[in-house]
Amino acid sequence: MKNTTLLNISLLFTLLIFTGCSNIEKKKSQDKPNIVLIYLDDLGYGDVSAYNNGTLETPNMDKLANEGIKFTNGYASSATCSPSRYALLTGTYPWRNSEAKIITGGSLIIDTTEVTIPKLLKKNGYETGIVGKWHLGLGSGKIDYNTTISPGPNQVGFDYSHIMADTQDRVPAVYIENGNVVNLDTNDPIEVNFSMKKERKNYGLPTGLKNPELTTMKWHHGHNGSIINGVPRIGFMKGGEKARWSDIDMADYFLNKAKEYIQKKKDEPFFLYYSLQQPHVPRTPHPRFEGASGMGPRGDVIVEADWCIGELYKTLEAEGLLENTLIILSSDNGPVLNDGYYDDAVEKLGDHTPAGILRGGKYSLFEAGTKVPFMAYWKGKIVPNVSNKIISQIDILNSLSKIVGSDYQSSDGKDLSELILNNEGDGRKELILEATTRTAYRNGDWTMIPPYNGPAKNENVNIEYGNSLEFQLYNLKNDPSQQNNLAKSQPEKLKEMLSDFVKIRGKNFSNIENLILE
Ligand code: NG6
Ligand code: CA
Repeated sequence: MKNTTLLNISLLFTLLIFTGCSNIEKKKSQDKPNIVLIYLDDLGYGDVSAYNNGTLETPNMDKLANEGIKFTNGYASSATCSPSRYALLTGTYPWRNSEAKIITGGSLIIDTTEVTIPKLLKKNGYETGIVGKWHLGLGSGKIDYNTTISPGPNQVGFDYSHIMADTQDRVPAVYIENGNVVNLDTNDPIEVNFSMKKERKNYGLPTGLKNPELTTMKWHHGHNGSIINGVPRIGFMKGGEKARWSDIDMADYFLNKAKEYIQKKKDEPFFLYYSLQQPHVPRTPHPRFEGASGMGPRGDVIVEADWCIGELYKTLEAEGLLENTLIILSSDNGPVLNDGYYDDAVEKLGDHTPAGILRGGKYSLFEAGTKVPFMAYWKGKIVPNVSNKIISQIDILNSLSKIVGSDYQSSDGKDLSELILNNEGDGRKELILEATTRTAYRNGDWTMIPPYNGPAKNENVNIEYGNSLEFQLYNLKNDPSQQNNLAKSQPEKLKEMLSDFVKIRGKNFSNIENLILE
């Protein structure tokens, strides 16, 4: 009798301890989910089939969108890469930082004292890593690729970094791990140069300009510097032969690094910024994806990127991490077809609409410049939803801060954690949009583009910039394709929008004196 009671008591204790433990475990996992930020390069609003059920199939991105929350009014901060990436990581509008422009071999544009997503998460107990495209500059001043390069990602919060410095179309065509060029041979030092001056045109490897016969991908505009793997690049490079990447293997290479990172860090809360290079130029699908889309290399690399995302998902699943991982996916700016190479992106497009029904594209102040696929997925936590609330990538830092229990909030960003996790709350009321240093304003259903000098169209890439000497005012609810300029017929609305825009944009806005309405 006594024995059975004792046994029962000890069983009860064991049970209590186990329940207690699993509660603690559960609490821990809810408090500190792993965070995977998947970021694509130049992927358009209409390039994901969950957004634009058309000719291109992206089942793995669709899964995240359809089984998570899919935002139909999600914005990148800028219509180009470096400014968007700066804003994403700092929660600060890119136009506040005069250095936040497209980088070509330039210095780090994040101040090492600035709060960033990885820094904030690190402070809250996370392991932090980046794999893929960086494009936020490296070092300060001239970069020496033959020594440990600093400052870079590891100085702004990443414990681990395995990156390409700028873009796939820029030299040096090498990977950099924690500041060190991978496979660097000290007997074959790397030298790089971006000057287009005459004396530099004979510098380093044969160039697209002088030796077009050596290229396997033809350049259309820009991109006539050093030829590496048959692809002429922006800039000139010497040396580093063993360190040069293989373009067709880049997707697999970064995917493997991302998978390894997850496998290594699975026992602690981790933040992984997986920054894919697709579908930015040069589009170099692995041969097993060649022809996969029927749309030429641009479509093929989107299929390839989608596959990579599926593989990453499978890794999280196999490690039992899905229920404890928040995945956010977006793109740094809108789509472009011909961004400097003849690669059939235009010719083989068929009926596909990379921007969906939106006007403009990369470099544009029109919607397609910055409105991008934007989704969040957390198995068992986020209920499948579609939200038309406005959300910007500058809100990710504040939202993650709240999710991990920190009280830090950047002043430009908003905490939209409730919207992301529970589809609750109003989202953003207003937002400044940027494109190559010009800015526009969205408030509710309305968007206003102030007058800008300059060409209406980027003729090279065949995309409208959004420049006009007239004010532009659009009601996106009735006119999502921005076809009817209401600036003249709705002067009161325009005045209100302008005044609200100026309140945020303030003195930083160089055109301010030209914006007086009669
Ligand atoms: C431009 C390049 C373009 C692309 C872009 C950066 C030329 C003519 N054009 O300067 O091809 O590399 O920079 O793209 O060189 S982004 O997505 O990284 O912002
Ligand atoms: Ca980009």
